[in-house]
Amino acid sequence: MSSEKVNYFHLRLLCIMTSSTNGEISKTQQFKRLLQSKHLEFLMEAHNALSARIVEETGFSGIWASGLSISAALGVRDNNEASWTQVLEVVEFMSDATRIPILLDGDTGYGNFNNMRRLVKKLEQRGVAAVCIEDKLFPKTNSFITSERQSLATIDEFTGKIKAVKDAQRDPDFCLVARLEGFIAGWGLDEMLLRAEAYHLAGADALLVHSKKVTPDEVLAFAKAWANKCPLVIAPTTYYSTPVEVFEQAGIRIVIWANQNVRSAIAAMQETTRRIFTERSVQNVEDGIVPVKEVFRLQNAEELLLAEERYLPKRRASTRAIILAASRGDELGEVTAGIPKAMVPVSGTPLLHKLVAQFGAAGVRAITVVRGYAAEKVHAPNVEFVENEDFEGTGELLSLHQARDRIDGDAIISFGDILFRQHILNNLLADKHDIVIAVDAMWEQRREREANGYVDYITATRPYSLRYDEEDAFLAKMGPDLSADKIHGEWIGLIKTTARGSAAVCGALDVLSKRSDFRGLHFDDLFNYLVCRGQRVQVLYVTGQWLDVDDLEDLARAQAF
Ligand code: SPV
Ligand code: MG
Repeated sequence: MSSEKVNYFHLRLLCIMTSSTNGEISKTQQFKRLLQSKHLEFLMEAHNALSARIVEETGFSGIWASGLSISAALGVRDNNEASWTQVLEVVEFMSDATRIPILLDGDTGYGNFNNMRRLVKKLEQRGVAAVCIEDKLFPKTNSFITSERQSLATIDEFTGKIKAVKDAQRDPDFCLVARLEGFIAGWGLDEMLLRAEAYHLAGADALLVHSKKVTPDEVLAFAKAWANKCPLVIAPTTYYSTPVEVFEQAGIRIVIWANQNVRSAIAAMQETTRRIFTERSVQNVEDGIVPVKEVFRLQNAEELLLAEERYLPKRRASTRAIILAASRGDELGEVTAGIPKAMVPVSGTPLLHKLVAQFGAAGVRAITVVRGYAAEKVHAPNVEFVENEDFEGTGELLSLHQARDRIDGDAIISFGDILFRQHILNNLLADKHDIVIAVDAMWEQRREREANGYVDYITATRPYSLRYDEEDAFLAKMGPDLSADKIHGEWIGLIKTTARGSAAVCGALDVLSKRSDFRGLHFDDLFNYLVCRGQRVQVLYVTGQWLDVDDLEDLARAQAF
């Protein structure tokens, strides 16, 4: 990516990130300002994060987290059937998805003053600006269901709860709205005013006067008598046809549209579902519903894409891995009767799958596997296969030759029977030289157990060193028979090439493949040829942190790797 593009992406990311956190003014302060507003303010109902986000982006200054709507969306009744922590979870999602304040419909506080204190603590932690509690008894019943049979809390009990909230809150701007259910329960204006006075004195920041009448008479009469002693809030669910100017003139501060979102969602879902069911097709509904990309937009999928650009390892679209997995691994005996070594499970996962996952984690997703022995048993997700039918008793170059046309551009060539720590691969990929091989400087520790195998020892222009400013090390010679005093390490079976390096490897393969002994050639023949022709092969020293699986002892070690 060009640096301009990088800057653009980072800028966009910053914009998106900051727009999803609070601005200068906290949510509690925002809500307090609504209560102090000179104009009539509106809260709109939401019942989950999606509807909350829609409320916010439409322009509302606050959200009513409705008990009725949340319980309906959860498929239960508005009778405290959902536990308070379940409601808390919903409102936390809503809070995370938005920057405007949320007033939670806290019903009766889910218990007594003590439960109420704990609720406030949790709401503050989750960024909920305010809570509304009503003067009824737990478990509550929705105000529009058999309301005349609903009992009110005593004034003492309810004022105790209000005081407990005010004492418990840590943020001085957290607000409590005390909801008067007197009209709902059949009481008159006098009882309402008596209670309102007590709740106000106990510390309520605002009063919600509820009514189930189809006209606003009750709330208007209350507002007149109350004479603005503290802000009033209403929820005109039943007297919805009253123009809002009437409320404005009566001095009401906040109108809550309490449940219209859940009701419209129900209507839309019923209609869509009915049509799809009867028409046995989605064709006719498609134009009337939002496209999937609108869902992604509301989920802020764009932010994740930009974050991935920033935080995920760069996808190496141009790098291909070639994994040589043709040999059986005779020394594994019964274990490889029917499956090649690369498919032997290590801690339950075939070696090849582990390799594919490691390449994937480093951003290398284009992978070619050369398979031979029991080819039909060799599988792995999202890789391509090339076949080497001549795997029996042949050297590795024959296998590599089958994938010759895949050694093109940036490449990684790997044995199929090795395990290594991710940093080895990452360091190889980061190296800019044209041909780089990973070499284990701790070769002596492995020497005894490899007494019988074909080991690619190397001599380099310098041995491994701990100095960070050491000059580059290059391969001088590779072979299984180097004398111990000449050995600087053991090649672990990983090569990285650039486009130029790949061309050099292919050129060498082309020449060597014409030799009559080509079937028996190994990688040391390739490397020695390259070095003789003046090709520099960079040695990247590692110190252990890898293993190959040649025999049963190796396999046991691999299980513990
Ligand atoms: C709610 O939305 O849950 C309310 C308001 O309490 S109402 O349903 O209108 O009573
Ligand atoms: Mg409610």
